[in-house]
Amino acid sequence: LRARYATGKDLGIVGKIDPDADTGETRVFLIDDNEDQATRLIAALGDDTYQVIHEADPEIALTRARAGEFDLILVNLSIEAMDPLRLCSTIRSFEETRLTPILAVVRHGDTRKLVRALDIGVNDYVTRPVDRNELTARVTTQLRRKRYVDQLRSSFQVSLEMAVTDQLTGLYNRRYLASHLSAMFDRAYWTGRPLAVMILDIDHFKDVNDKHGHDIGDLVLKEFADRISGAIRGIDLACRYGGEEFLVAMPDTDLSFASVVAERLRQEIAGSKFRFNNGRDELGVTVSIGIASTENGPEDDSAQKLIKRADEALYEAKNGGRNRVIQ
Ligand code: GH3
Ligand code: MG
Ligand code: MG
Ligand code: MG
Repeated sequence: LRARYATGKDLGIVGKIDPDADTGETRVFLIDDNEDQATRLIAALGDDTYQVIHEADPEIALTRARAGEFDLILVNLSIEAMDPLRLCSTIRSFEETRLTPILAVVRHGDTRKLVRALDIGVNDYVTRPVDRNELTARVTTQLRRKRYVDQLRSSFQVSLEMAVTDQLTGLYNRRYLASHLSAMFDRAYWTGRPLAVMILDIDHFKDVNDKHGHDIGDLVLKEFADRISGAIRGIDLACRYGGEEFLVAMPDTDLSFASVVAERLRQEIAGSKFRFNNGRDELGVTVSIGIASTENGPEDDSAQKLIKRADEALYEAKNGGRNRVIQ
């Protein structure tokens, strides 16, 4: 069996982070209803480094902020058409702008407003009259921080996904199953509804590798996994349990329904050939399936016992001549 568990080191999480990576044009959204001050801020930001989009109406600004995919939002806290602090906290509350840096422009000495703004989640501030170098430095710092956080989040998401997914087939891996089957089992227990498990093992898969090579073997596994996915419901959980062994956990499923699903899948696998290389190569495989369910009531059972019973049924299916479903 080949374990394909990803670790942070494999993924090079830290090595990938480059907050200075050029990610295209930087869009700064300026919210300011004072024309003179807005003009001065736009001039202070320079005309080639950032694309500055200005909006004077705070209500419209809220809508634009959500849709605009801005890298940074600059809010002049002297706006009058709306409480500027409410404006900032609303921007913070939107899913789309939850992590967008907000830089406040505040009148020199207006400490009260500044403290409240920082409390609400404004990231940093500059005081009026605005010093061009200071503004640029603070904007740059926030943009670097934002890029760093974005990259960290996306690598983390990838590593989370890789940690629960089998790389070859795209199904969940055994580790994920271990953590979720007991939750499914608990749910069956509390709802009193049955939980069924089927274990599928490809017949004579070693021969497939021996005859057609390991690469074709891999393609068979992938296609096999796709056929399983096609045959089960969204609430079912399919995982690659071992090399050429798969497990499907089916909530709200009793033994008779599970055997219908398993039998249909068995016939589908045996009945239509697996094709590769644009149909030039084809081969037939069969599968043996063992099923078990909490039919005696989940209270007498455990996830481990359920799997053990399905495994014993599979063993019987193999001994009975393969290409069959046993419960
Ligand atoms: P049985 O009908 O008893 O299940 O026979 P079998 O040949 O399928 O079972 P056995 O357990 O003897 O062999 C399983 C084979 O699966 C051996 C192993 O090389 C192969 N295998 C396991 N993981 C992979 C994989 O990721 N890719 C490929 N191509 N083969 C794999
Ligand atoms: Mg075997
Ligand atoms: Mg096998
Ligand atoms: Mg096997």
